[in-house]
Amino acid sequence: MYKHSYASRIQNHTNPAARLLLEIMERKQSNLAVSVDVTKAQDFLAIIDAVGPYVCMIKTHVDVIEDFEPSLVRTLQALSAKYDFCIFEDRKFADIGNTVALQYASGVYKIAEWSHLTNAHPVPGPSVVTGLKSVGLQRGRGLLLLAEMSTAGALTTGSYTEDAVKMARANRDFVVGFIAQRRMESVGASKTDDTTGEDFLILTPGVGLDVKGDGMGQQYRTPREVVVGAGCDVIIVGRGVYGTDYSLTAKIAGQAKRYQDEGWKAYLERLTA
Ligand code: UP6
Repeated sequence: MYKHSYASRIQNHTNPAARLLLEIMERKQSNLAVSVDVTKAQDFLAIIDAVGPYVCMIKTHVDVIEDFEPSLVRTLQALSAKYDFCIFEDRKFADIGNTVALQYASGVYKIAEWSHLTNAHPVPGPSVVTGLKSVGLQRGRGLLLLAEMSTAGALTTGSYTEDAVKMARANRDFVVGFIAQRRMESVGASKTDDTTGEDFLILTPGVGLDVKGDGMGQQYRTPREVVVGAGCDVIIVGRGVYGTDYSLTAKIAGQAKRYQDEGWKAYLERLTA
């Protein structure tokens, strides 16, 4: 059982984005990230306004917003300050170093300017980290590697996952953790590797209390299964919080509170078990 508290782990991280996330989790007593996957800016902002008090993080897919304008990220940043949450653009970069650096810094979205954390698939090898790090490190940003996916039949298994952890170990200043389904500290470490004090943040999608899947390959586990059973740190919940009617903001806030309570209760159970 992984028993280190969020507060005690702040000192294990030099990366400002990782430290900020752990500080917020402790301050707000929340390990809930809400993934706001909607296509209209108005719905996007209404959901964030409803869930803001209950989350440590808002996860975005900014490229699905049809009426995106640069002012939207300014509003998002203002909400991040108002409600005290981190921003994580779930961009899943997966190209050569030079291209991902351009995609991260430039284009319409300029992700590095506003997103505390982003993520990358390890599939291109270490150069994907080198490229993103050349943009993000100086801005105090952090990277998560997709070591495992939540979908049925995902190819992120075995030596692929082990190599993802090795890539993270080689870049501890910038790679702060993983998108994964379980803890990763012991994965891929040979007997000669010194993993003392190693601390990766584990952010876990595929979390839901009411259904087991979505008919499109997504697989859900409960907050307790994820936090107590698998030792993960942050539960990422999308549709389980906001459903399909985004105008029901009181209901959405209620669901966010429910997931916050379940996630935190599970964390306390892990600490004291
Ligand atoms: N996500 C997963 N599984 C992964 C990686 N990322 O579901 O392995 C992302 C999806 C979506 C969110 O892109 O934004 O997490 C899950 O949403 P849901 O809770 O509505 O299924």
